[in-house]
Amino acid sequence: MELKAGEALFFPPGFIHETLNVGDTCSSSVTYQFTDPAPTLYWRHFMTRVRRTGDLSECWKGIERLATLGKRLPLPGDNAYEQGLAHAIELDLNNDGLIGEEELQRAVQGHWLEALSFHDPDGNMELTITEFAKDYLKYAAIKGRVATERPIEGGRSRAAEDEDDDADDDDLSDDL
Ligand SMILES: [Ca+2]
Ligand SMILES: [Ca+2]
Repeated sequence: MELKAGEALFFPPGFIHETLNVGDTCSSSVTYQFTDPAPTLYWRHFMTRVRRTGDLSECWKGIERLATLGKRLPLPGDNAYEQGLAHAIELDLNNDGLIGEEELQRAVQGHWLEALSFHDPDGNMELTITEFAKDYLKYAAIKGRVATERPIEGGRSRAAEDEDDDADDDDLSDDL
């Protein structure tokens, strides 16, 4: 895509890009990043790529806060589903099987809507304790898998190459 003077281009989050000045004079490039609204669906659907992209490393802490609702992640091999379910039950103070707005507020303060969006694969604006436990397990598995990888020549990991054969693995809502 070739931009002309006065034009701007909007990149979605994590969009790897390169620019080239094709004019006869110097040019300037100005980047402005938006923090709100958080791209929760993008993070959810492309989690393994997000976790492998160093340019997005400053987002990882915030993503983990949403993904775990403040729960410390277990070590790889621990029983993450049961730990996630136990955490969800702790958060579900009124025992209705849902982690509601006020309960999310307690877990992630002002980011409750982002947390709900992140964890609500069926889009019904309700977060059940099992929805969270499944996501917690999958996030823990992705983080554990990425942590074991080593970059190969060209900066891509072997797991990233494997991923090309099964790109849907990214989505937290898919089965592992
Ligand atoms: Ca509840
Ligand atoms: Ca739901």
